[in-house]
Order: sequence, then C-alpha cells, then structure tokens
Amino acid sequence: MIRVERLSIFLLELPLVAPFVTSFGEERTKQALLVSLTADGVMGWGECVAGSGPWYSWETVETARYIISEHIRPLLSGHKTFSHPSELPVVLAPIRGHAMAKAAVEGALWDIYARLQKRPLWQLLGGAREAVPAGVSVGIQPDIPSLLAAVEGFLAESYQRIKLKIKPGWDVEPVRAVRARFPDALLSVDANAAYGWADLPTLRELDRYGLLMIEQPFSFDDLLEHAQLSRELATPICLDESITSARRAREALELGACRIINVKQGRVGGVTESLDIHALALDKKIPLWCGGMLETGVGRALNVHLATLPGFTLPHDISATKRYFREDIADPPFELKDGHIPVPQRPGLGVEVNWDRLLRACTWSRTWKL
Ligand code: NPG
Repeated sequence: MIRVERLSIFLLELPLVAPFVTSFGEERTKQALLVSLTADGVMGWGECVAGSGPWYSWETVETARYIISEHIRPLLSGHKTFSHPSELPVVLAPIRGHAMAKAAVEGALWDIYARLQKRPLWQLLGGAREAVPAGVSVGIQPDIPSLLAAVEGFLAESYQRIKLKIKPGWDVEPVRAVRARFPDALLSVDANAAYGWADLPTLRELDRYGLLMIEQPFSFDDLLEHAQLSRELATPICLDESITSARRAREALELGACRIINVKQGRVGGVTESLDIHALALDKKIPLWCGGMLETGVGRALNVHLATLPGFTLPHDISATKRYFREDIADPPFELKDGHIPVPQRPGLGVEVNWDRLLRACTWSRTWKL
C-alpha cells in the first residue's frame, strides 16, 4: 500500500540551449511544473508537460498549478492510499479534462511505486529494452543553410530520425533540401496543425520525399479530415494533438485518421491511459513512438521508461539532455549512445533531482500535508 502524505508543486524556469521554433511560436526558456509526492518517507517526482501559453494545448502551467492545488489535492487528501498507481485516474475522474495536470501527479505516484519496490519503472510497465532509439525534432530555422548545418550535426551525433518542424512557407523547400543532401536519412515532418484543405497541393508535394510520416497536419482536435487526407496521401499520417485519450485513439483508428500514433503521456492524461493506447496499438498493429515536450530530466526519464514497451517501435522525440539544457535539474543527464538513450536502471524513474539546481530555477513552490 502507498500512503501519500505530502504534495509539493515547483514552478521552474530553465533557459533552453537554443530557441525552439514551431508553427505556433518560439520558446527561449522552458517553464516547467514539477510535482512531488511523499509516501512512506519516499519522494516521487512527476512533470507537467503544459506550456507557458495555450498554444500546443489549452492547458498551461498556470491552469495546471490551479487544478493540482485546488482540485486534485482535495481528491488526494480524501483518498490517500493506493495499492497501484492505476487507481489514481479513477480517483481523479470527477475532474473533466486537465489531462496534463492529472498526468503529472500520476507520474509522481508511479515513481514512488517503483522506488518502494526498488525496481526501475520500465520493469513494472512491462518494458523490454535497455536503450531506446533517439530521434531529434529540428525547429523552424532562419534559412536553409542553417537547417542543413543543424541536420548534419544531429546525424553526426547518430540521431536515428530527423523530424522537421514545418509551417506554410517553410515546408517543401526545406524538405527537398534535406532530402537532397541526406538521401538515406529517416525523415519526418511535424506541422502542429498548421494546414487545411487549401494546402492539399503542398501536402501532395511533401508526399514525394519518402517521409516516414506527416505529423498532425490538420486541426488540433480533428479526426475526420485527417481520415479524408489519409486517403489522399501515400505517406502515413501520425496524430499527436488530436489523440487526447485511449478513446480518441480508438476513434481515430476506427475512422482511419492515422497510421501512426505519437504518445505523450501528459497529453493523454498519464501512464495508465498510455498503457491503454499501447494495448490498442498492439492489437491493431499501429506503430507508436514517444513524443517530447522539452521535458526536464524528470519528464524525460518517464518518456524513456514508457518507450521501452514493445509497441513503441519508431524512434522517439527523446534526445540527449544537452540538446535542451546546459544544466538540467535531474541527474544523471541523458546521453546518446549509438543513436540510443540508455534506459535508467536504478529504482523508480532512475534519476535524482538536484535540489540546488531545482531551487535555483524555482520561481514558486508550495507544499501541502495531505
Ligand atoms: O524533443 O522534447 C522534444 C521536443 C519535441 O518537437 C517536439 N515537441 O509538437 O511535438 C511537438 C513539440 C512541442 C514542443 C510541442 C514543445 C509543444 C511544446
């Protein structure tokens, strides 16, 4: 039995090594929200993947801070004991939506659960890999030469898949240039919902470059139009933003809206929901991969453990720590080894929060006795 005693929230601000530009804007610093739970003297950590503004998702660090403090905390106080982390989503079910806020707390409970058993999390999830293939997501660059230089650097570091962020006006030309220079690279594109039917000629053009997938071309909450688009293109459509739960994943597959799913445990409401998507994907033979949200070492560790599951067969948006931060708040940093990220083998998430660095990056924190 896990008896949770304390809940803490930490808001952090960490400078990114380089600005990250997507179709919805530029990030220079990472605002992170970390959650810790204490049970039986053991502390577990979770990271909320919400951003500073409602651009990728409607959730933000501020909405998550509010939901965790004012709504999740009382539900936790009223429950307190868990025999398994998968019981938490049932306790939190009265709160509609707010997947990222819920997932952060569930992540901390999984960490405690595995630490109490002195086993690495991947073993308890049913993972079976010692290292996971690392891909890299390349933000929109100022020009083609900078893009080619960035891609060349990442390939030299042995990243297994290059994902190019695209938006109208920065799509066919960068893809053509990268494909011409690196004909054998595993290449995909991510539109973050920046296109519509009027862009069909552009999408057809992208269809000619042997891409592994086109990720979330249409609206963030659409399934139907993606199903229609899927029938127009040879390149598989991968959905990210549109898949907000296992139920949505089932609907997407039923409609033929995607042939690949990007799993972000935060976006779908936690590890338990991700495991449901994983079971569905295995059943339907749909390849999965783990997306990234520029997480600190805490969230990155959880992604690495999840990515060890057998249905996660494509390279992930899990890159080495140094690609994001000069100084992360968790140790040890994740490093690339032959294009793979080794899976932590110590108990729980297998990373330790460095309190000095955490407190230096912290802009607000609060602790409650449950
Ligand atoms: O490697 O963590 C990473 C970043 C991967 O491109 C990436 N993430 O749309 O998937 C995305 C994108 C993102 C980043 C979205 C930050 C929202 C915020």
